[in-house]
Amino acid sequence: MHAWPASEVPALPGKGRDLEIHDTATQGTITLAPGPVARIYVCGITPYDATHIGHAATYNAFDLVQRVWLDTKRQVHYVQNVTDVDDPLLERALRDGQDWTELAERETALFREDMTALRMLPPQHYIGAVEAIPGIVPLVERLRDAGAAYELDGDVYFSVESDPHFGGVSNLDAEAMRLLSAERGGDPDRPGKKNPLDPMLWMAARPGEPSWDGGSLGRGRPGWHIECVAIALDHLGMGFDIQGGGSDLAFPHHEMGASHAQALTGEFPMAQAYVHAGMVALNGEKMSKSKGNLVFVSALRRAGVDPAAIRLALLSHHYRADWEWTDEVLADAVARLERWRAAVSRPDGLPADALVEEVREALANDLDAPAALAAVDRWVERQIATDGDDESAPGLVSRTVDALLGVAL
Ligand code: 5CA
Ligand code: ZN
Repeated sequence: MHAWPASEVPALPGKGRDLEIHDTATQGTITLAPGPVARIYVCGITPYDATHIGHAATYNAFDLVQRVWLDTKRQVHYVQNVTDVDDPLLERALRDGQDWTELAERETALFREDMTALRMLPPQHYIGAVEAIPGIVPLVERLRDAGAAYELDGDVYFSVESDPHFGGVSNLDAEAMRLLSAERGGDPDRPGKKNPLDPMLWMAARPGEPSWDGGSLGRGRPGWHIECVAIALDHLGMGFDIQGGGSDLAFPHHEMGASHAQALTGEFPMAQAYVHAGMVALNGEKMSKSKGNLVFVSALRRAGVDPAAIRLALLSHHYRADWEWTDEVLADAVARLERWRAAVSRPDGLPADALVEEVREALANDLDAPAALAAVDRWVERQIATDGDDESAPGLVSRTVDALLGVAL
């Protein structure tokens, strides 16, 4: 699949420091020291009800990761998927009487537009589940042949017991895992499974549903977790730097994915850090497709909201916090954008070299975007109140805000 166009990232004087980031697996903050090419996999959308503010907030967090790494003068190798075939997508298409491929294509196109408008840097590889099927089938066959997977009425399940590290991403107890498995696409109550938590790797063709040639697996379609593993291993290999997504993906998705990859390769860990963004809520409840309490980026854009203001609204919350989208959050961001633009549109101003370092430091410290905004706010207030004579300052502030925060002033 094609991704979306990259906005330019201005070069800044000097260079940033290595990213410290909270890792769900070790439950602490670690300093990542990638090689010259940093590698990140971020779980993409299931293309319906795209792009809501919750999605945008999560992709914003990982866009900041890219920007911090680029500022350390590294290259970034970024891979993202599109879950363009899965139960929820097929259910939605059936509910609305539309063709599932058309739904997926339309929503993916909308997502690309929203990402472009928000200045999110694109992945180098943007891969759909359907196009990944030829790579998924041999992985499932290998797991089965190695005894890490088994068949149940034509479906193939992964045996969680085949990975000695299973459980190490999300650190949950058995009961919590069982509950979340039932909530998030698993089938812990299906009779005949070796372990209730075992997830499906390959689903045998069902009447009326799309299916593909699965070689020795028979016709069918891939399970959710193996999709991301196949794409990540194909384009990044084992031991990549960050596996990212919203906190609702820690279990089962990232837990199972790590186990699939570790059972396949015998290597550990799949990723150096498992990084999870908090959940955005609306009216007191997590913004979710199933509840339908969604605010869409495209609807805000149509209503005339500047995408830079949407981006500033996302940045005003720490990525790991759960937070609530309100009219006030947006109004504050609109006002901030106006203040910042007024400050940088003056012909000269207060020196900004220290500000560059403050923004860098805030982001390197577990992506503390609110602290970065506060630093810019302080410069903006002084800039408006004082008569500076540094002609290069307004330009430097614009470039800093663009390069590190993805906001064009
Ligand atoms: N296709 C899978 C991942 S392989 C999937 O979870 N798709 S999704 O469309 O449901 O979600 C896309 C991303 O948005 C995921 O990282 C998910 O954790 C995140 N997300 C979904 N809802 C919210 C929310 N309310 N707040 C923050 N992030 C969210
Ligand atoms: Zn995924």
